[in-house]
Amino acid sequence: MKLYYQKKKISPPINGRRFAVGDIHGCYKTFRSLVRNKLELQKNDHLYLLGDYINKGPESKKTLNYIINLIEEGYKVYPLRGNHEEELIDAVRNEPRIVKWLLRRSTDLLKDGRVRQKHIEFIDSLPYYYKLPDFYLVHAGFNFSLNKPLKDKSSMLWRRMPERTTTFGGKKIIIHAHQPQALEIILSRVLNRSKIIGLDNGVNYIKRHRYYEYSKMGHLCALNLDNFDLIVQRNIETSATVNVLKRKKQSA
Ligand SMILES: [Mn+2]
Repeated sequence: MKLYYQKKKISPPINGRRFAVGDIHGCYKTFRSLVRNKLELQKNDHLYLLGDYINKGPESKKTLNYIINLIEEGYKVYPLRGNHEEELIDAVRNEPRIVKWLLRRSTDLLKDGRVRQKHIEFIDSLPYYYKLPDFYLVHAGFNFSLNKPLKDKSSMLWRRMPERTTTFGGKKIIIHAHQPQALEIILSRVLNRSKIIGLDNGVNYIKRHRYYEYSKMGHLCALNLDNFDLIVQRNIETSATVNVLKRKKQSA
């Protein structure tokens, strides 16, 4: 495994573009389509992934393998740690009996009841944030009430970021995910070049949902960090639909 991405301070690529992508949550086909067809990712581009690669969606294993393969093929992918990765690695280390429960909808991550060593090593290597000359990138957020927000890892994984703005980071824009937001809100913050921009559009929320307005959800979002283009890929997973149909049948 190449660990170039563990460097927290990252200079822009000489001749490439920079993209940040929100929560993928097992949507391998959607993510692959975003990377290949919409971004047409090149090896001199930087691709920053904001964490939460597993759970919820249909193909967590393929999602992790795709990220690892891109890195091994020489694409400059900078993956961050999400709360779902942290919870899994914590359980593997300290509470192995809950691993199966954590992966109850991502059983593809288990082989003979265990998480594969390759995936454990990958998750273990993931940093909590990146500092670019003009951005901070983080999965969930920062605790701005602290003197040193960069010391608080838990907020980087879990915080809901109620703030719209902060003095933290000076002119740096903070890009985060973790909290699903309607596409129009994401877009308006991008167009305004807001101080805090969330990129999670709840890629799995394509059906009626208790909390989220599903008609405004269901995309994987990528932000071009240089020209602020927002590139979206609608959820194209199929097995999620199959699962819903199966459940209906059982309850009928
Ligand atoms: Mn999350």
